[in-house]
Amino acid sequence: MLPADYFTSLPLAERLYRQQPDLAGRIYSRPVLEFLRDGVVIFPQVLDPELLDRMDRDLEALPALARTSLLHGMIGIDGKAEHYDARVLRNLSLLGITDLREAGPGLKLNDLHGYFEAARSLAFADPIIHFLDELFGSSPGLIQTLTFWKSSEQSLHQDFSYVHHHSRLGHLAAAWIPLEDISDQAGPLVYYKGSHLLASDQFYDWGVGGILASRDSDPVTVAGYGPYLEALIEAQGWRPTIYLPRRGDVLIWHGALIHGGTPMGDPALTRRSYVCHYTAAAGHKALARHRVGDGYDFTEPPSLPETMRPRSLPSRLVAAAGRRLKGLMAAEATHG
Ligand SMILES: O=C(O)CCC(=O)C(=O)O
Repeated sequence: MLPADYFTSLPLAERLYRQQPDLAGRIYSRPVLEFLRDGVVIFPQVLDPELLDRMDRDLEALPALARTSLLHGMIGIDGKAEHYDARVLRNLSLLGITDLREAGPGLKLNDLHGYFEAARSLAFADPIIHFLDELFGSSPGLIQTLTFWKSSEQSLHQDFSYVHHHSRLGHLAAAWIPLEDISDQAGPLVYYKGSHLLASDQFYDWGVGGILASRDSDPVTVAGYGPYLEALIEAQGWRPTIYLPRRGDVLIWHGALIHGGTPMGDPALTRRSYVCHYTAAAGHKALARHRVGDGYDFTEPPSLPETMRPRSLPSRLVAAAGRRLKGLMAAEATHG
């Protein structure tokens, strides 16, 4: 995709804001206008404390569940190489990690909302969904969720380059939900207000003018992305904002906002947080979707690989009878 395609994929609200800000100012709510100006908006103390408590309980139980339950063991892992190599939660214990607080920065658990009701309700909390509905001009759809125990320590980036499971690339936003009060020593989120309003010559070139990263991107191009963003920030004079939220707050950021996870000052501190990425439901590429509150989810029910599925009683009996028959035939052959 080229910058020109990106601009035509933007929500009407943003196209209007870029071209006729006065008109946009008469149509949209204050939070949407703030988001269009800064690329970020914060809603203080809007999340139900009881829902956050339920999420806590699920997270506390998770390591034990992952060891004992095939299904929960299959929760996907992303992040730094040492965690990513485990692929699924169940394998973390093979790496000697049984307490997620000891896993170090970078560990992400994928799509907990597919397994746990509290995670699903949090991703579809009214303040988030109603804001996105106005921004996109249609019902939002959840693309993915990520759960962090500690800082991601992720270098500066813009989500649209990496998250593109949807046809209207410019319809992309994410919610950052603190699951605890965040310390400045825990590697908080950093972002650059205004950096989402890219001009057509400010996009990073991932190859022949394309603006999307891919697994096949050339390593030299991948390595050039961070320095490119640093130079752009410097040239534009964008200033960093460190986000130090309290549990109950929500931040929503634009898919083109430059942001990242800062290094941890104190490696012992947790920075439990939940990140949800959204697009407009109508532009998601998945065929199936189901309604959750006023939004849509595309997640398939979690399933197990064939080799890990516990076998049913009849198939175990047939297998046992087969083994017994084989044994009898072998004994017959020896004695005969
Ligand atoms: O929470 C963080 O440290 C960064 C998260 C992030 O960059 C993302 O999910 O796109």
